[in-house]
Amino acid sequence: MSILMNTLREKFPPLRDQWRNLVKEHGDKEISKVLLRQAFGGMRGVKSVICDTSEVPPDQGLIIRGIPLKELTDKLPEEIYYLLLTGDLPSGDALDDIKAEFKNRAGVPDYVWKVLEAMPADSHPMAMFNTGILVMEGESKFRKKYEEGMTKDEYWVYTLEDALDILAKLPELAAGVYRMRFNKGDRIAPDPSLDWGANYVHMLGLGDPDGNFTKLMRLYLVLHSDHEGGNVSAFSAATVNSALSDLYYSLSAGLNGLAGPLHGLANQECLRWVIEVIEKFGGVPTAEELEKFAWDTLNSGQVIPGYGHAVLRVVDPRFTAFLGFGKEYCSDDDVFKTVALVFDVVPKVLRQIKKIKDPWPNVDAGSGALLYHFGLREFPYYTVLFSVSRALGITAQAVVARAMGYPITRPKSIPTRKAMELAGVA
Ligand code: CMX
Repeated sequence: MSILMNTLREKFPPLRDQWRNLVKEHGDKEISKVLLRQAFGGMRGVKSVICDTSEVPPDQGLIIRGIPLKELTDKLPEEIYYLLLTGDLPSGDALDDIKAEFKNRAGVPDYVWKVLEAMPADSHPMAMFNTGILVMEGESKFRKKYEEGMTKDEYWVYTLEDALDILAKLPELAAGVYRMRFNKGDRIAPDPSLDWGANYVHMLGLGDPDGNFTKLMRLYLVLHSDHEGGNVSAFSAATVNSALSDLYYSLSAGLNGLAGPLHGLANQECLRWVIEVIEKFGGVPTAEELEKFAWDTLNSGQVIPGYGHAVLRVVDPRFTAFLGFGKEYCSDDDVFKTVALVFDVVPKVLRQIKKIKDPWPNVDAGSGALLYHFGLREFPYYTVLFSVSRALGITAQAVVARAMGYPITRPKSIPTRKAMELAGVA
């Protein structure tokens, strides 16, 4: 039995009692109300989801288990996973243990590659990646145990089993999709001596002579790992998982949401926009040229990708971390210089548009430039990287939800006619 499993066996039962008592004694306490504009407006700001792995205060950005993101940027993704699940950073032994779990459970089954090879050659890498996860559903230990009649108390144990099995395979699956989809040659076998992020870089096969791409990858996998429970990917995955669909079903469902241009796909769109700028001006533009280009984008009815957020009202600390990395490792790169200039210019432009609530960069505004610098230049692939990282948060949230014994998600919908009646206009 792993240190992680033992730790969770101790931690979960009192937490489950805690929420049950809370609801028993204070269940009628109002924590949010729903306005008509919120019901029609994507439920923005309605507090109706419980998520303990992380929170995103609009004026601070991501906090994982009480620790602000800026204090976690030197951690390994494996440490973050332990933190997401348990609420504590791992000891040395616990970290070794989780690294060993990822190593021992690695190995994407051959049938996955056969399915992916049968897909159209121009399939989107996200469609391939999510298909790869779904096609492994037959491996689910949760589903097998459920069919055998496991008790509710065991749901989280086999959700965790599935989570570790899946996470151990994701870098190999993601790297295999990259090499297959972009004709990079044969797949590269995992190196069991490497950590999760370093192994991913190794299997992408782009080379990393000075080790800086590996540093970026570890940072990338930490920064995108979780963003509370209400975003499209987390909420979709949690909803599907609440039906006791196992993690192969629910993770791929969530990541299908991440593939949307208003969510995770914004990072591919963002770099495309920056490259367009550089091509148009033959290099890094002046601030005036960039300002005009931004207005042209907005006036043609398009969004400026990488800017704005449904919750945040400050510069995303994940963007700040990427900007810091770029300043240290590629400050002379034209793409990075343009990204830094966009940060100077675009918020001033967006602030002039009243309806835009957040003029600041989100995580997607900076990541692509750094990947591009290290030779990962296939934009449609970027959301796959985001997915490998976000799988940490989505699976951790599912393990916690099953341990707490939360019921199936089922909010109530009403027709527009009813909304009009409630507003007294029908
Ligand atoms: N460029 C142009 N218009 C923008 C904008 C931007 N960067 N950000 C917001 N707006 C517009 C919205 O489209 C909306 O317009 P309509 O009322 O005409 O539909 C209006 O401003 C109000 O939007 P908001 O309340 O400020 O923001 P939302 O909560 O509705 O949307 C988001 C948030 C992220 C979808 C939006 O800011 C956006 O489209 N940004 C660009 C895409 C992007 O970077 N997405 C990645 C977000 C991070 C992630 O989830 O992964």
